[in-house]
Amino acid sequence: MVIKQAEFVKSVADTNFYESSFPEIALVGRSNVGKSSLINFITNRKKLAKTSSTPGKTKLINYFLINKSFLLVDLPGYGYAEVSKKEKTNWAEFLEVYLKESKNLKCVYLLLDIRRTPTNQDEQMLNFLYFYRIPFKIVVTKIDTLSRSQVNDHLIIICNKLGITKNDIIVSSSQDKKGIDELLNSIESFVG
Ligand SMILES: Nc1nc2c(ncn2[C@@H]2O[C@H](COP(=O)(O)OP(=O)(O)O)[C@@H](O)[C@H]2O)c(=O)[nH]1
Ligand SMILES: [Mg+2]
Repeated sequence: MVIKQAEFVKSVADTNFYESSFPEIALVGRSNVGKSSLINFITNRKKLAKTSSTPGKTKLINYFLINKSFLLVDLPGYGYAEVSKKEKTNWAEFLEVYLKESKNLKCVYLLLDIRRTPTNQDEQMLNFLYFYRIPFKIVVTKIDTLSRSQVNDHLIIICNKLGITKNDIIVSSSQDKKGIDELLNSIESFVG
């Protein structure tokens, strides 16, 4: 698949999801994992999605229409240290509503930073995906930050922690433009 066209459609707050007939591909992961950068990378647009080195607090879902044929859905990031237990619960409930109600959801890409051990919220996300039988792929981001052997070591840690295999993982770097063929082929297999 080649992405020829990408446009921002809408931001929505909370559970006022955007209704359309387009298939949806959702991106989730902790705040700062590199979701916006990945969207810009695969669409070859510098500023389609806003990137930030400091975690933002606004909980918005951003919808991007790709090739006028499917939606990339950027779900709010999780994992701010300063967030209260109640807010964490709200986030989990909100996410569960999206996963349950989005009839056009084809696949969820769960992003993980290669340098970090997956958190409880990453595991909770994965459990939701299993529970609702939603197809998913793990995308490991920022592999440019480690050496090749460190990347391999960290992939093993991630696999062990989440009970997955390397076949479930796409490795990527938005900075060094790595992983685009695997990402686009994978997305195409769900929306094609
Ligand atoms: N080294 C490196 N940094 C990255 C990469 N992707 C994103 N970042 C940085 O990580 C920070 C958070 O990125 P962003 O895309 O806004 O993350 P989001 O919160 O998940 O949307 C920014 O400072 C990015 O420049 C990558 O592939 N390599
Ligand atoms: Mg973002």
